Amino acid sequence: MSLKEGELSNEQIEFFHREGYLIVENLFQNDDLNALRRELADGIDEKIEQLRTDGLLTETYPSEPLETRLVKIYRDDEEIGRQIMYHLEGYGGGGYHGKEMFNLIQHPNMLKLAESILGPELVSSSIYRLRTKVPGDKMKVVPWHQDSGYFASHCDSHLILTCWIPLVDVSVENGCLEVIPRSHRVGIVEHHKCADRHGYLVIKDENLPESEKPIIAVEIKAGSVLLLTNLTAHCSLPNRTDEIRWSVDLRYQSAKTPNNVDLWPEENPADYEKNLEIACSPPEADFVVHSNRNPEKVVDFQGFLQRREAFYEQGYPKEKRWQPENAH
Ligand SMILES: O=C(O)CCC(=O)C(=O)O
Repeated sequence: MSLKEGELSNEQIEFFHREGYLIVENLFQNDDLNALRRELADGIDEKIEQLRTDGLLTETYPSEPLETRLVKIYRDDEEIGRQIMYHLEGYGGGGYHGKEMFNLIQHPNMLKLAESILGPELVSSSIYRLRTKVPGDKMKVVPWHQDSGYFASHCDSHLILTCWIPLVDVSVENGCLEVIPRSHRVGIVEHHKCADRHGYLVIKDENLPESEKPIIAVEIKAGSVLLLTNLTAHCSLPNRTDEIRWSVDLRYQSAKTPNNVDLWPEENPADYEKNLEIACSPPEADFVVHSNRNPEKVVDFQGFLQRREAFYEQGYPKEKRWQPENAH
């Protein structure tokens, strides 16, 4: 299914609600994504330069493209490769906050698409991720989960839209996502926190939602977007190629869904800390990205950075939903 300027047809919206996912082809032109690709390449360059100056890196592969430069460095020294990756992603993947990431979150096609499903009062959250899926890196193989497993339980009944955007073409070989169609209809299922899965939440095989539809491996081109509900079970496959599978996943919700857009942590820290139901992920800043009712609330890049910084510094607690388990 393809579309112009992000607006979904009724048929696409109906498919999304029925199946729990939707593939939207050609939402972005190559140029739309190139700005972010360039920014990532610059971020890699910056860290490499620092490591070289500190005498920790000699071979820097300056003429290698975004898909392979970091792979070569990992092969020479995995620890140094990880340092460069964490410089971009932040630990846990949610640290990237470059201008081009913000521009993608606010891209008119992206907002139009989110609006088709959630209406015009749109909130986005800092639970967006940059994924640098380096070949062979087991930490980058994400086990079966529903995104709601990571959110507070009082948001299970709300729709939070995940928009998964590959920056390169994705296939089974380079670690695309797998999705269980219609799994969102079952509601939240039990997750575990497994030490041997790098802190990811896991749905054990016996708890995977049953579906009359077979699992789908979502092989799509850069420029396309995969939409998921927060209850759609999905995972990602290992990257068995020689190139990095770059992607980002963004999250949007209606302003009616619990959020912290009107709160500043330093103004009411104690109240905020006591109330884990304030937002769907209280430790992370939500921000308004589109509003017909209160357009003045829409953040610009500086506002986005300020909100992220304020929440990050406060370090709020999070609901502990699932039992830890060592063996899986
Ligand atoms: O990109 C990946 O490998 C996993 C993405 C994912 O699980 C998500 O966006 O929730």
